[in-house]
Amino acid sequence: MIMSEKQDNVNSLFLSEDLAKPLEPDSRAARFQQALQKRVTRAKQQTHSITKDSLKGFLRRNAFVIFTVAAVVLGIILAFALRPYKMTYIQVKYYSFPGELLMRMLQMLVLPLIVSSLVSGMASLDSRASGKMGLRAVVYYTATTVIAVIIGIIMVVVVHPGKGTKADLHHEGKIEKVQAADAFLDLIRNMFPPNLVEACFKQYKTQYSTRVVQKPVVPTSAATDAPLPLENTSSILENVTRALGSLQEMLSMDEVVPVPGSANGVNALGLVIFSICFGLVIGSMKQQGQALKEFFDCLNEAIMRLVAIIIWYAPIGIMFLISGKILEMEDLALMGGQLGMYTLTVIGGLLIHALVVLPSLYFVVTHKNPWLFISGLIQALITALGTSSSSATLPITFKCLEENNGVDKRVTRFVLPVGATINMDGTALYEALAAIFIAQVNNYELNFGQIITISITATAASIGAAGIPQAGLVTMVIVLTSVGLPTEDITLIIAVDWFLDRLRTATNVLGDSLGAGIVEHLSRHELRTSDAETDSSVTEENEKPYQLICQDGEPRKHRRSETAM
Ligand code: 7O9
Repeated sequence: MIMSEKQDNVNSLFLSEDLAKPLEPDSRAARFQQALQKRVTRAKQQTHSITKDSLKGFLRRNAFVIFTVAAVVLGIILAFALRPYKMTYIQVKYYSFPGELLMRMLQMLVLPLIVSSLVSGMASLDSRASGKMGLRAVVYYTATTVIAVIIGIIMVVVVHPGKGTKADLHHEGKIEKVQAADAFLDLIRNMFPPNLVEACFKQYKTQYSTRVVQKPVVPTSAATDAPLPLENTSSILENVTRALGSLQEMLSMDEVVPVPGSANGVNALGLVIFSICFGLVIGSMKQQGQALKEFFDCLNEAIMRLVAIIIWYAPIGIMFLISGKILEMEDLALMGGQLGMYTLTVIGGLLIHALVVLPSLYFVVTHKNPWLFISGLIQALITALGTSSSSATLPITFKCLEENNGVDKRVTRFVLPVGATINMDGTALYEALAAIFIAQVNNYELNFGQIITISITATAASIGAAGIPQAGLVTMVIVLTSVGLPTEDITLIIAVDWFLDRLRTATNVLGDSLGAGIVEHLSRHELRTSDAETDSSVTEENEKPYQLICQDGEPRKHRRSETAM
């Protein structure tokens, strides 16, 4: 089109003038010169307008990203401009209100989003394809988490940020005592929520209560402890008296016992497992399950449209979230010294994992440019930095992957919610690194076996975090107790945790997203087969009306699936 228009222009340029007058040899050259000149000017104008248009298009396409980046910059500037006014805690809370609203809006969407996306994602694939995709995702999650832990350990051992004594380190907060075995059982219990409605806002959490138990002090005599043979006693009364006598020799003691309890928070693990199974069953029901599949498809689509609206508000929310957090920071000096070295080590480890290991893995597997893929994710990464929650970022991650990077919806719908729940590379790297840092400040020499134990518990803690009620520090306690390190030393690193949490979250989101890209590439054959199958089933359905219209009794020459191949 553009070419022919251009040619027309060029032709008219010569023809109109050429037809008007008979050609003379000398003026011919001059006119050719003129025509050429005009053409060049027009071409220049065209390129000018193309660059203007393409610039406009670029701005329009990247408006959200530009707004989001601007929001971060503005937020930081605003926070440092307001810091000298020393706002009170309450003032900072009021100031962060728009940010709080963003968090609430995003969290509002997470629940319907994970359920609808998992159910419709699983229902749209046959069990073989989803099994293969699931296996690939799990292999990717495990491999990247183990690599992250190894990077964390290498960084902390090489940099050794825990030199010196811990006397000059600041303690902050309190640590809850947890029993690792109970936390593990809670994790398994949370996989199977007895009440799905309750699972949307509560998790099972073992509580501890004291119970009075009777314990014998010292066994008095064999005669007293022995069961009372009825035939040897003279009367029942005598029996009762003896029993009462032995009770007096028991001691009342308080014993701590685990009792059922609950904690606030979405039981993500339970809902994810239920949704996967539900989706698989709907998929296997074929035509009978169609209504439910369409319902969840439609629900997912509707939620994504809500995301498209909320995304407009995201830059404002992010600006206030970030500047509010900077204003809340009490003592920037805490970041210096020993804790500063620790912070830098964590940042270094996370950067190596996020910017070297994960992109290289993506490149090696898919042979595509990882930076192009990551540039489509900028908005999700910034939202992760702002919200410090990969589950709250999930709606934006979906939007970025599906719209900017064109990842197949059947893949994102499965890989992203599962990834947000069990794949936390940044968290695993951090926990292993922090545990060894705490050993270093205590001048505690870890042997190789203990380092392996830390790697295993950090990997397990990052996988199970969503299933452990009020995780966060709880998982850290489990990692420390596994090698006998003092858990109260977690208070040393709480001062910088809010900041490192944001970087961990961004790493987690990046890991999930690149995982979706990798799984899509590896599953491309299954996806294509599944496409062809749905296509042919659609054609089969459509064949009847066609045959009715034709009424010639001739079979169709091409089916849609065949022509598509
Ligand atoms: C970080 F499925 C979802 F999306 F709905 C979902 C909901 C809740 C998924 C996960 C969760 C959840 O509770 N996750 C969770 C994550 C619970 C406790 C701890 C963590 C770890 O969080 C990371 C960290 O602290 O390193 C980080 N903040 O990725 O969100």
